[in-house]
Amino acid sequence: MHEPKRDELTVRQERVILVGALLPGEDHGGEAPLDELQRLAETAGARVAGRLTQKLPHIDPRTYIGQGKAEELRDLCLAENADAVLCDHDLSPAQVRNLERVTEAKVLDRSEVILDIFATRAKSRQAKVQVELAQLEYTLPRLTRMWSHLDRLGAGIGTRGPGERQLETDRRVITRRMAHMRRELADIASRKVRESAARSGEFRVCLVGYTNAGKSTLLNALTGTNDAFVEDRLFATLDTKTRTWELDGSHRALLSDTVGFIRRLPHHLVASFHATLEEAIDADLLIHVIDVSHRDCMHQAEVARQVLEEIGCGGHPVLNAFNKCDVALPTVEADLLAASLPDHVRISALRGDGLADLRARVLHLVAQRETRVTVRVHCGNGRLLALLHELASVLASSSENEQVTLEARVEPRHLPALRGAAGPSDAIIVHPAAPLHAAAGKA
Ligand SMILES: Nc1nc2c(ncn2[C@@H]2O[C@H](COP(=O)(O)OP(=O)(O)OP(=O)(O)O)[C@@H](O)[C@H]2O)c(=O)[nH]1
Ligand SMILES: [Mg+2]
Repeated sequence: MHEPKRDELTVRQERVILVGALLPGEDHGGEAPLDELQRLAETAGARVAGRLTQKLPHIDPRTYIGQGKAEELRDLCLAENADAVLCDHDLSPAQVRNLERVTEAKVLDRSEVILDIFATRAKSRQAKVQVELAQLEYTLPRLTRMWSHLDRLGAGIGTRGPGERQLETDRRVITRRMAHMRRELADIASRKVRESAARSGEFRVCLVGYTNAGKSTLLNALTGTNDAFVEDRLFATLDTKTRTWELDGSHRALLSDTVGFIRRLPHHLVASFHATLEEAIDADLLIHVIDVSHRDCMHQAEVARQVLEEIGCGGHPVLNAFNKCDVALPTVEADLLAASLPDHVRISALRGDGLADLRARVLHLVAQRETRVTVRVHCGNGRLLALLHELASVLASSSENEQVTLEARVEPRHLPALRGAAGPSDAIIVHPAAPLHAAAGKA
């Protein structure tokens, strides 16, 4: 029988058929079940030649869809001259093997398609290594089928076939490569930790949300830059970008863009993107960008919330930004979402609507965290002066008789360091903070 070639796990330029098992309780919002898979396939560079769905109580353990449906799929592949089949769920190695046997086409599952997109879009060294590691982790248990054809070259009873020997070699090579990549990622991560420690006095805001919600557009709009990559495609951004966001004349925050989330995000990918998602983990505030013009916005918001929980951001303060209000139609979904997240801000990142409101909300939170101090320091105490400039925002300073007086705003957590650097003749006077209302809910 024709053996499909599986050593290339890519779908670029291929004609593909989309296949979905429709399981009870799986919500696609108002979207047709395979619409998102179609966008994924197209983002990966494939051409969609057909779709096939089957309602099932559960996934068929042998062939994903039922045997009869699998045969129908083979006929469709033949009729449409398709090279590959993309399944909307993740498949076990055995399910892929069985389905490939029936359809005589290459079968890729949802994770493989997402990994393929990430592989082609990764730009920074970190993103590239993260994706390759995730791919190898995903591939390792699935290697068997790539070499199974060699086993038919006459292995006798009790001897190991050439396929199996090749497989062992491959496993060793891959395992070694994975160890090397993990070390490299750890190096990059520790460099980033040092970088972020250097910015520890800053208020950090991170844009999170479903892929294509408009995070990068918002980053550009808020920071007056144009360098974050925006595209009407899934997973336009794979690298974190951080920009300074001038909130007003004396307040600023660091604003980061992150990789978008998607339902059933491959678990290996979440694990390897941990370093990239650290921007979110370390943030003082998350802005959850939700595309309220999307029919499935309610579910997308829920998926994002779940991913945040998975990466350990469940308790972070969150500001919900309802984006694309310029094109959003009033729908039941959007109304329900608005009712469930009453503290949201309505914006259009593209047109700039509502951004002043968003900025005011963030400013409020930044100010809430800061304490005003008056510091009197002897001009010889260079250490305290340097610390003040590093950790606090100095609002005014004057000097008289070798004594410098500074008015500054500082985060309470830096006060012990300042006090530690103060000499006997220096004074740090902390002014009571004005009462402020909470401006953000919890993730
Ligand atoms: N109409 C409208 N379109 C918007 C708005 N904000 C973003 N878009 C469009 O939505 C698409 C996706 O925008 P991006 O900023 O790349 O979205 P993202 O959330 O960064 O996407 P990923 O990086 O893939 O996760 C682009 O075509 C944008 O022009 C908006 O307020 N209104
Ligand atoms: Mg983006």
